[in-house]
Amino acid sequence: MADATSEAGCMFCRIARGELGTPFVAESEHAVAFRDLSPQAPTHVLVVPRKHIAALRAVGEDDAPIVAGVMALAVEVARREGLLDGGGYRVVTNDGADAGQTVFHLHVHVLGGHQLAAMG
Ligand code: DGP
Repeated sequence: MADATSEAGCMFCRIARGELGTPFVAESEHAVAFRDLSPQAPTHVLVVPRKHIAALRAVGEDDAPIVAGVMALAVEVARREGLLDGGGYRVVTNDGADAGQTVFHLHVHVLGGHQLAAMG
């Protein structure tokens, strides 16, 4: 059945396929990057694998090139946003309810452009 947590109903799959016309900040063989709907920092970009993977816990051994591709695209986003030569950036993924995951398609948040709050 297609619902928000299934591959069939997955919003990020639709964005990655270009079905919603969401502009990409960057893209590669394995992943696409687009701005978060609700930005928490001057730069807040989501990097999403083209393959549907529900969360970090669902990454399989065969997915290693995809995860590497997601991280490489996160760095490319930071470079394009001027964060490598500036103050730096943070890459975060939320896995599960306690972490606040709301979209069940693996994604990393690339955050930067101002002083980020200390963690923990
Ligand atoms: P989380 O699952 O908590 O790691 O964060 C999901 C993020 O995705 C949240 O910051 C809002 C963003 N988001 C949700 N739906 C859309 C959408 O349709 N388009 C865009 N650009 N961002 C979205």
